[in-house]
Amino acid sequence: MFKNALVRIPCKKISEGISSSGLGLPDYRIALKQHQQYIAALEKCGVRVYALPPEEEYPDSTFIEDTAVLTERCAVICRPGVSSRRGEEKKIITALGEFYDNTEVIEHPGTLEGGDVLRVGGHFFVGLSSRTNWEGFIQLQRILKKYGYTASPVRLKDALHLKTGLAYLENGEILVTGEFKKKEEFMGFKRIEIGQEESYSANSIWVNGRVIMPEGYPLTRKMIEQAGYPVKSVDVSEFRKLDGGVSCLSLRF
Ligand code: CIR
Repeated sequence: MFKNALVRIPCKKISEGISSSGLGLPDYRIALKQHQQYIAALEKCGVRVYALPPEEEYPDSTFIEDTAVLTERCAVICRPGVSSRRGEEKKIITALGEFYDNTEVIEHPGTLEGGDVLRVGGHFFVGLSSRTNWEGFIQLQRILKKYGYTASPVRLKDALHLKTGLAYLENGEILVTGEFKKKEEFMGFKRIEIGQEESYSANSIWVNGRVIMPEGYPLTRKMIEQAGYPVKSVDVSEFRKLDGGVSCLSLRF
């Protein structure tokens, strides 16, 4: 169960964030409104949300999930794999200090972004992507081992991050789409398979028994509901324009 979540309010420069979506630039005002609705959805799931102030230096900083990996026993500060985001991770250290005595750091030449880390119980799958490298994975694995967790790598071909196309709900159940459908690592799970037309909705999150998912994906919604999870959908269209989604917008712990 999650007690807390950290989010970062979008900054005015959000339209300068990295994008490969081809969906145009996000509108700052709409993004702010959608972000508030996202916070409300988290609160509805029973978590206390701490909203950190905007960071104008970093257009992508609202995607706070990429800056850390949080467990019950330690916080790991990531090292973004793209230069325009490097430094974002330093901006959450103080906030995390309020909650954690054990803070670890990914160091050069390692790179690691939280979007590449999918937790299933005491195990962490780590995407080797254009943002997370082998060295970043090895460092994370070593840190997690110290605290009694395990980790294994998953090689990515197309997706930005591992959680772009995968989500762990609970009870051995995953949402899976795209290149991850064929991955050996995820064959043993109960699978909710998402087709190309709704692939964006694989980036959803389980929060205390409910699933928060993006609005506008009726097939996925139905499958999740049929699996027994109440769904809360949120409009995240402005974040989608920057290749981000529901999971990227918070750190839950
Ligand atoms: C980026 O390219 O870094 C941002 N525009 C989107 C980050 C999305 N984060 C995530 O999937 N965890």
